[in-house]
Amino acid sequence: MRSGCEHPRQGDALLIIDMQRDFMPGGALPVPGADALIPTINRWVAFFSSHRWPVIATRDWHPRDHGSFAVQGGDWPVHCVQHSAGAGFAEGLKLPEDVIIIDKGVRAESSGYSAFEHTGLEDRLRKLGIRRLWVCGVATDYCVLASVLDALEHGLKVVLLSKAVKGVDVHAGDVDRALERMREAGASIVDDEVPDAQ
Ligand code: VGL
Ligand code: ZN
Repeated sequence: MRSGCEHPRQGDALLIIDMQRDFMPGGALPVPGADALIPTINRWVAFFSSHRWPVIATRDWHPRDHGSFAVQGGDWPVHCVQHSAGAGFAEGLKLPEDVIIIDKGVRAESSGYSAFEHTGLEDRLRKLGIRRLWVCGVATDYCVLASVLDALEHGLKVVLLSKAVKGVDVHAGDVDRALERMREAGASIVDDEVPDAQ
């Protein structure tokens, strides 16, 4: 783990993955400790917004018959159904008015873990001149992992905010393995706090 090596700059964006009600405690697919990330993520949002750098928030946004649902033979309980209360952003998450919302997992037949899968995100980033993403949210071992690996594959740089992600660890060690895979693929894993505004 490195800290303090990176500093946000022009050409960076904050990418918040799936901070939705269904992934919070009490939700349909809770990620333990996900709600505790909210104050930290809010500080990152305020920092990026104060510099007018883009803030992007993904939503897991599944059709009712999504293939990842156990009732359809998949691995997960029904969660984040399009327009349902559970698919809404987590309570207390403070997103800026000009947040860029990316809906993912909208195709019934594919997992849609990655923020880049059929979402047009790569195009949006290119048009905005974004070359590096600061990534936070849930779940470290699923959607964060898939999004980070795709970002790197698209030639973007990635800073993974280790204090602002949480995973599910379906199998013990999954989160650690996910972090290792991201690091090996070229992501900077940092335990940074939000820099003082300047
Ligand atoms: C996710 C499982 C199913 C995630 C989404 O956001 O990591 N995990 N759908
Ligand atoms: Zn999902």
